[in-house]
Parts: sequence; structure tokens; C-alpha cells
Amino acid sequence: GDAVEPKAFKPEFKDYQAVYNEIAKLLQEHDEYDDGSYGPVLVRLAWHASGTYDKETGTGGSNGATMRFAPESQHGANAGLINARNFLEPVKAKFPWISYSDLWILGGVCSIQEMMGPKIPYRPGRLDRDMTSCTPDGRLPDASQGARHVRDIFYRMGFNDQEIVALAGAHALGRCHTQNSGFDGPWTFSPTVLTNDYYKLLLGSKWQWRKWDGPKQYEDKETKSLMMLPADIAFIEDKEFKKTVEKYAADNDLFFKDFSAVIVKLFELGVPFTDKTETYVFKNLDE
Ligand code: CCH
Repeated sequence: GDAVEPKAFKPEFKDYQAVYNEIAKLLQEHDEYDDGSYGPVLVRLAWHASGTYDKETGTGGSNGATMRFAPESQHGANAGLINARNFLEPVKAKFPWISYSDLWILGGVCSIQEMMGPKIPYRPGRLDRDMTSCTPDGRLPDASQGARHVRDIFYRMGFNDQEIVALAGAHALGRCHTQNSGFDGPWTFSPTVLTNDYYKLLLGSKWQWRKWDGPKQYEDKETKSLMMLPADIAFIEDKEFKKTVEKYAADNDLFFKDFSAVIVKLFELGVPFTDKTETYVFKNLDE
């Protein structure tokens, strides 16, 4: 079996870096999934756990991991996230002291870093809640809608226009699956590496409606192998959003800096930290 570190005998010592390392190791081992990584779907789990937050009522957010339960697990927006939750089960079994809510966010943090993204400082302290804390359906964005809807949804969480555009850069990662959302295809050519390519492609490619049986989505005219959702195209149709798209398309370092800050804000919505809460900046597996 595994060598037992002496510190493992101290029950009060919570080794979050060890949890990070375990997730990163499993990401490498399970390269059979999708485009070769569970990373994108783990990022999506962390986002959908957090993105139910409502600043007026303080309900929703990552503190609770209520997506373990119906009805939240059955909300249309959460289709396919069972794959991410199941991926993390062996990690929960190995480190039972971590809450599901902290683990799901750590899964997102680890995936972003391991997919060559920026450092994402992490603070633990989320407590799991029961199904009575499940949020109502409709709190997550509807991909078929435009700028006004996107603003409504993200203003409710407490984000401004610049932050909304910075968050959307996560669509450099992963893909749409017809069995989950009805939409189909990846946004970028390297969906397991975080870059500012989402913004570059939004501005640099010609986007046309895809002619197909599925829901209305865009394809790039040149290769027809990439996609954009109506809610993505809103970022270049809306003048205010487009200014920020242009900034991030031109400057990957700026995107990384702003993305890190805003995803930390997303992941911490509604989480009750104390004066004693520590911040962790994890080493990547290859560091
Ligand atoms: Fe997203 N996203 N997202 N998204 N998303 C989808 C997939 C991913 C919207 C719709 C969709 C964010 C914002 C939005 C990821 C991260 C983020 C899919 C396909 C839809 C539809 C799901 C499927 O079929 O499997 C809409 C609409 C918005 C905003 O208006 C934000 C914010 C983030 C993170 C910061 C990631 C990652 C994926 C890929 C998941 C995968 O399985 O590959």
C-alpha cells in the first residue's frame, strides 16, 4: 500500500495539497474521457455548484454541494455533471475529512492549473448541506439567449461586465455534448489547455449558423469544426462586452490574471470564511 506520512496520524492536519495531487494523478490516469481529460467537466461542476448563488438572499453557491440531490442534480443545466461527481468519489473515499463542497471546488482549481491555466488560490471551509438547500431551477444561464439574459444571471451573483467576459474564457476548455445540452462541439482546437483562444476565435473567425437538426448554434465558416453558442456570440454583439473580449484576445497574461481573480470570486460566493481560514496556492503535479 501507500507509504503513510507521519502527519497523516494527526487528525487535525488537513493536507489539501495531497488532495490536489490525488485529483491531478487521476486526471492523468483517466485520459480516455472525451478529448483526453476530465478537466473541463470538473471545471463545469465547480462552476455550476457556485453559479446558483443569489446575492440578495444569500442562497445557492458552492457552500453545500446540494447538486448531490434531486431536484438539483436533475436540472437540465446539470446534465452530464454526474461524470464529474463520480470521478471525485474515490478522492472523497481516500480523504473523507474533506467536504464534498470543498472537494468539488478543489477539483475545479486543480483542473485549471493542470490544464496549464494560472494559479487559483484556494480557501477551504465549505460545509455540506442537505437537500432542503437545493436551489430552484433556472439560476444558471440559458445558452440560447443573448446579452440581456447573461447580464441578468451574472449580475444576480454580483459580477460586472468585465468579470462576466473574463469568466466566459473558460469556454476555451471542453465541449458541448448533444446528450447533455443538445449543443455539439468544442469552442477551440485545444480544449484541454486553458488559453485566451476563446476570445481570439470569437474575433478572428467568421461565425455562421450551423445548418442541422439541433438547437441554434454557430459554426466557424472556415473549418466548421468549432462552435459558439448564442450566449457566446453575445460577447461580440454587445459593444461593452466586446471591448473586454478585445483586451483578452490581445493579452493572455491579462486574461490569466483576471480569470484567476474572478474564478476565485465565483468559487467563494456565499462561503462563510473565518479569520483563521488559510489560503493555499497549490503546486502543480510537475512542479
Ligand atoms: Fe459553460 N457551457 N456556459 N461556462 N462550460 C457548457 C460547457 C462548459 C454556458 C453554457 C454551456 C460558463 C458560462 C456559460 C464550461 C465552463 C463555464 C455547455 C455544454 C453549455 C451549453 C454542456 C454539455 O453539453 O456538456 C453559458 C450559456 C454560459 C454563460 O452565459 C462559465 C462562467 C464557466 C466557467 C467559469 C466548461 C469548462 C464547459 C465544458 C464542459 C465539458 O464537459 O467539456
